[in-house]
Amino acid sequence: MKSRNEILFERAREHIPAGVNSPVRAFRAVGGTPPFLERASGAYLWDADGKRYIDYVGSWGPMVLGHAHPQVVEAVQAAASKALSFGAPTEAEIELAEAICRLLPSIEMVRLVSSGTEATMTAIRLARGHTGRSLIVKFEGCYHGHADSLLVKAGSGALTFGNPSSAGVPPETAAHTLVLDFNNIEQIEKIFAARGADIAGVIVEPVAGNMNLVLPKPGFLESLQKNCSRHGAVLIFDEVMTGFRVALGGAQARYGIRPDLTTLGKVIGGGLPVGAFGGRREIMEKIAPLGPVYQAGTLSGNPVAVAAGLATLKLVQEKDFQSKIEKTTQLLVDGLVAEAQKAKVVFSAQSVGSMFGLYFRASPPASFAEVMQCDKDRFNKFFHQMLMRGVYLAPSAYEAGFVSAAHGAAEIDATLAAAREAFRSL
Ligand code: HOZ
Repeated sequence: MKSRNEILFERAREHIPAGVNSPVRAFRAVGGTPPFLERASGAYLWDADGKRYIDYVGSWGPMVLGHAHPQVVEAVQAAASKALSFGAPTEAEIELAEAICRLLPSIEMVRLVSSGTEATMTAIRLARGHTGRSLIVKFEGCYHGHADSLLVKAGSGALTFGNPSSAGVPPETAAHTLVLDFNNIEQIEKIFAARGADIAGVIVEPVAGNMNLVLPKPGFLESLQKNCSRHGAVLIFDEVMTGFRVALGGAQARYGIRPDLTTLGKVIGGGLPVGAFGGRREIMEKIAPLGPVYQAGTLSGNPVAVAAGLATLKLVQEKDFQSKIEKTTQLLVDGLVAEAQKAKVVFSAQSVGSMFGLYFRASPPASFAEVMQCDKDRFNKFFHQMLMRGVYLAPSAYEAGFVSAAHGAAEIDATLAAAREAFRSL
């Protein structure tokens, strides 16, 4: 007899491409039927068959407090009872902008949008409008949403399905995007020496989270900052994933870099659709209607989404919030490495803040090429073994994992017990 998940998957595929509204969710990389989720609370999810999972996807990052945190739900309900959308300014938007600028001091002005893709797309336009140049530098395996000029050698779903440079992006558009190797300082120096005067901006995930998790090598982010400032290019940190996760002030606080522009998303919406881009006042004043770079959105600064974001940002600032979640994440990765060793499986793992990476490889990768050396088939088997045992990991070897403040000793112990059996079965 078919499970309810299978019945729903069949039905979904009739009218939704691959049955999903975002490619990785289709489970094509790992095979099988995705659980159709019905509800979530704290560290747990429940699917249409009533099965419970410990969640390490966290809606791909936003759910840093855990699911359905009562204070966030209450804030959303209160906002919704007043208005679902105005398309006009509100006081709450100012509060969210003030909180963002206080927590990430490189951001002097910020504009809210509805997704990370919108934020990065506009940041690129702004870098070009500000400098009057066209060339953008990005890094292989980094993913910055699905705007045309950024879908070049991209990570996440694009990488998972083997089309990191999407069809439909005109070659003329892609020609303005230069792709370098993440963590390769020599290449950065060379490209700036050769084309520095043409480079509008460099966009980077300061901690890459869309080709699995890859940490910046010492000196990598510094060399971006140095070259951008020397050549008048705009340094854009894409902190959609890392913001309020790798440190309260994001990767820029953790690594001590002051980017010119920052893009945010995920956590600032507390689970509802919000993105933001912000940075130096001089650059932000180029945005319409102050300046000539156009950007707009009907649902930008939506009052319900802003209420969820504000409630979330309030809680992530509480004393010990970041250190506690960081410790839990470290316990998880240390435990997984220990279990793999016991089962004699070649495996490594690492974390930064509440993000983690799992690698079927002897040591954590430092580049896209090293990510490609991970044993993907082993990951896929491990993924299903864990899913069967009620642990929900990202269904792709090329995504980072996320821990929430609702994950505690009980969830980590249960995850490690599942991993013990999963590693032994490989
Ligand atoms: N590209 C997202 C993760 N890096 C996946 C979004 C989704 O499927 O919801």
